[in-house]
Amino acid sequence: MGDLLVTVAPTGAETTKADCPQLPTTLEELVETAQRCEAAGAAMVHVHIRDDDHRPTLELSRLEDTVSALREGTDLVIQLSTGGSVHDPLEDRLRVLDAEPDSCSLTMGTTNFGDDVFLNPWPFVQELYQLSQERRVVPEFELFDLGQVAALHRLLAKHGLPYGGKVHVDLVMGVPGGMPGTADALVAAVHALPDATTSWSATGIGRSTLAVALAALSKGGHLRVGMEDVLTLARGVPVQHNEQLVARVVELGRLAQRTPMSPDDARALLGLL
Ligand code: KMH
Ligand code: ZN
Repeated sequence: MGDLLVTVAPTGAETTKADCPQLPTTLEELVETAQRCEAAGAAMVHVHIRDDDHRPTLELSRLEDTVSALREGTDLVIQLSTGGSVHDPLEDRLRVLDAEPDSCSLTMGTTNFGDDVFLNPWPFVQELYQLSQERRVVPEFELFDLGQVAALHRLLAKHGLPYGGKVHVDLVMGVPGGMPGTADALVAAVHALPDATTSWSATGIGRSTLAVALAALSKGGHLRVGMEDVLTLARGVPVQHNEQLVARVVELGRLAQRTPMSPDDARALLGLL
């Protein structure tokens, strides 16, 4: 059994196709990406989708088509983003669960997001969480700062454990407006996690990607990587395919004597089996 969960976040909602033609924005590109990332060692895919003009969308029928195409083409755990883009209305973000993913992201509070605001008011967080319990979808708690770690304590105290009984967290670090992508911030956040936490991963945005991956490995955490979070392999060296980012952290994991989990290992970790 593997002991390193690698999640790939291949697309995101922020980068335009015009700025980055190799970003997987069509369903065909997404499935091809997911397949190559699975072969490289990813076990879960964090999905944002685009419309025919490559713009972020939460259109339900497209989300449903995406879930079934990924189920058919891969064995990956399918996590739909409920964060969407900073422009998506809260009601559209709740409707994401109608597409019946295995997992959904669930951000624990409002965050300044560069020049924008990623809105997650407390009533919305609670509603989305209760909906995930009802719909039997496993949430991944996305934490952008230490205050959101405290909010996770409140949420679990008030509403109990997620569907599946496991508490899986992803620390999203280095967003301008959130906690920095440093080893010090990672250690502080990990120490503050609720005792009920059964697994955690981390991702560092942009230049912080390697610092966060190395810190997460040394603290025993799991990893998320992908073009949602970083578009270069080094200064001036663009990522050409998400598979490169997955392969790089699988190699870091190998050096740390960690073995990538299979999708079924991941399902056990997340309470999906
Ligand atoms: N695109 C960001 C505003 C999530 O997927 O849940 C939010 C985000 C988090 O990416
Ligand atoms: Zn996302």
